[in-house]
Amino acid sequence: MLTLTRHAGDLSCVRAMRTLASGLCAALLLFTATAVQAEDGYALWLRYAAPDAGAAGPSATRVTQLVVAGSPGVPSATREELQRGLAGLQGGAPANGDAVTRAGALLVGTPAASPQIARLGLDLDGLGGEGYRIRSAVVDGHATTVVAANEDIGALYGAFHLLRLLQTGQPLDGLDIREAPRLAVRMLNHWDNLDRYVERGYAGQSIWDWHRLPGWLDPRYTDYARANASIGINGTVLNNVNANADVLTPMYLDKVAAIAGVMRPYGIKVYLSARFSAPMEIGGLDTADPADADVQRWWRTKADEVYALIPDFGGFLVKANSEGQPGPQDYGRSHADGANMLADAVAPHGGIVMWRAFVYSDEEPVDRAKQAYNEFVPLDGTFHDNVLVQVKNGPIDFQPREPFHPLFGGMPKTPLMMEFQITKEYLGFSTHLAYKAPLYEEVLDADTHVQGPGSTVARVIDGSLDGHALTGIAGVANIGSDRNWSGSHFDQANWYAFGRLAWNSDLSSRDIAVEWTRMTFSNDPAVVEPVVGMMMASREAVVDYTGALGLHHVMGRGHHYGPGPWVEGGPRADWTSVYFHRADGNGIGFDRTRRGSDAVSQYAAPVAEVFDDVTRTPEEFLLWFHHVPWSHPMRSGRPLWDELVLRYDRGVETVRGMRETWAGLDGRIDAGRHAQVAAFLAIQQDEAQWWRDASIAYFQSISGRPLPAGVAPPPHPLEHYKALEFPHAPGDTQ
Ligand code: GCV
Repeated sequence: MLTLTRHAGDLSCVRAMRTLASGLCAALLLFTATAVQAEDGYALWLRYAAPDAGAAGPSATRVTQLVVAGSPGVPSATREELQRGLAGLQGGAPANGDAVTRAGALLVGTPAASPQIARLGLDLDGLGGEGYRIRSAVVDGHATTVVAANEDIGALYGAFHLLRLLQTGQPLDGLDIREAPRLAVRMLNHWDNLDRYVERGYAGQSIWDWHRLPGWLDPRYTDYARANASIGINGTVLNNVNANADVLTPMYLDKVAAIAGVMRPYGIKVYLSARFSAPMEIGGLDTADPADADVQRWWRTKADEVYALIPDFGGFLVKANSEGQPGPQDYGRSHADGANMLADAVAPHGGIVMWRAFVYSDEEPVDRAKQAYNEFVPLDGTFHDNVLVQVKNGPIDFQPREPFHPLFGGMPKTPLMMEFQITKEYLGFSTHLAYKAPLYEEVLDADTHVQGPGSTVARVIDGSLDGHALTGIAGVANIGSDRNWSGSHFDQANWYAFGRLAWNSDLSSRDIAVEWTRMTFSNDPAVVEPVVGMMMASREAVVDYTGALGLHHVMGRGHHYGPGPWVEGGPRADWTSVYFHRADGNGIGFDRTRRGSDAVSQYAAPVAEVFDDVTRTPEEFLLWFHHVPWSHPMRSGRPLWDELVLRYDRGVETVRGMRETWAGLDGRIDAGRHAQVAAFLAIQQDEAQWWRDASIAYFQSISGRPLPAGVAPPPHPLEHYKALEFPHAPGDTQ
């Protein structure tokens, strides 16, 4: 369906048409109007749109014949995707064939399935099952683009790569591409409850329609699988880590098996979050002690039952002894005891256990940032071979900026899996534009120094630093039943970027933004450049207006919506803001130096020395590691107080600029998506202002300092901001 985008001139023409009924004017309108496809975001980055009028569009290369070798399953999915993609991009699907018979063909498959690929003798060594080559070659005398892999799934990933080339306007000549993923397990974690409520979800209900499963397989499941396969994601944990044991009952396992059936042709394994106390809740046992023989037997039998239904089931993700969840410590056992018991149950079937390290105790007076390290490092080397310990990117909880988690580099004998959050619990929910790839990149590139310079977090998790073969990365999904999947059009980019970096951590966040923008909006440089500029500035803007210079955990209580630097009291100190910012009349910041909580000592010596020294700590982490006077001199020459205030202003100003940039794209982007993004940016600007005003009002009440010259005072007294309540803010824990 096409809609006409009206420019100011067109409107006057419409008026003139009414009065003059002028046919000439009608012709002029048709001629000058930009035809922009009406879109709602459902197609994600897989729009396969025909070339934009007047812009440097998708590749001019035409595929004349499509040959996908192989039988049903993954090859069928590959064939369907290429047909769909080429039909859209070229304005018509190419002829299908069993063998290449003409120039301009596309040949896809494995040497085992295609004699023509086998005869090319391409070197596919070292690509594993998921890697692929894309080669321009001559096949039986015909110029052909070949996508070859050792296994069907590699060919599917290669097909998506090829479609990406076409979508972003790259020619298919002289290609010689070799790709293989760095990490074995690349997965989404859904924090989705069985009643379809999504914890920290801002995009509607869960996409898993449990009640109608297994009878009704929503076509959305297939599109979900396509989108994930297109970025190399090969696993999905369907349910919340705050798990309900019911998902392991026969009724739900049938539903899980039905979803697994949809995922299989796209190379995606299904996993479940397991509730540690399930043997008691659904198994009738009176204990869940991992040392108990009946408990062990129960889990083995349960694993057998799951694998009988889902032979390629991936395994279990577990949140144990964390934020009230049951776990092995309830019986005096360790995390390793619990993980190993479950690992033994799935091991005969090739399954894995991902045991989360997001733990902190309400009885533990120690700095919360230190607790996971303290609990897990002594267990290094005691986990069974099929266990991954899943660690959040930073030591607190997905804040807009955190230093890397000290466990990376701290457990060399244990494969550690990265956990990023794609959903934006702390970065403005779905209405704030915050492109998170720079955050992911910053963490992956961080140097732990545990084995000298270059011991990056990326090398810890890809196993190259310590020689682990089992490797992985998880992203907490931002997907829901909203038509555009992620609640906002730009949040799709965070899903996309997570997958791309999971495949190859060397990719740059900017390059990913460029390719996403070209596929999602337009290849027109007049769109790509400003949109990428907005994206690349956006995360830093959120840091600035929510609390820069290392401030953290200063949001509203419980729902985490909006500012709450005044939050204090309640059930536990480390759920308050005052615990983390420690502002007083003299200064602000959490002293984690050797003279303070000594969290710095959890890092390797060269890193610890930097973080321990106030003069060497990067300013973006200043208040994370140091309590400094309000007058502390910053690199800008300004005192800390002034710098902090100016950062709040800078954040608001960046959002204002983003909004202006977006307004300038009116007419170059379809009206539906343009309007929603524009509305969300207006919300973001208001809320950035609110964060800024409320935070300055609060911290000024503590610092007692005047605002720097020319800075506007908050329009309301502090009490106004403190009194705001949001009882039904989305995503809160249920
Ligand atoms: C799934 C934070 C979130 C919780 C989440 C928890 C976790 O505390 O606010 O909603 O629970 O992290 O990662 O387990």
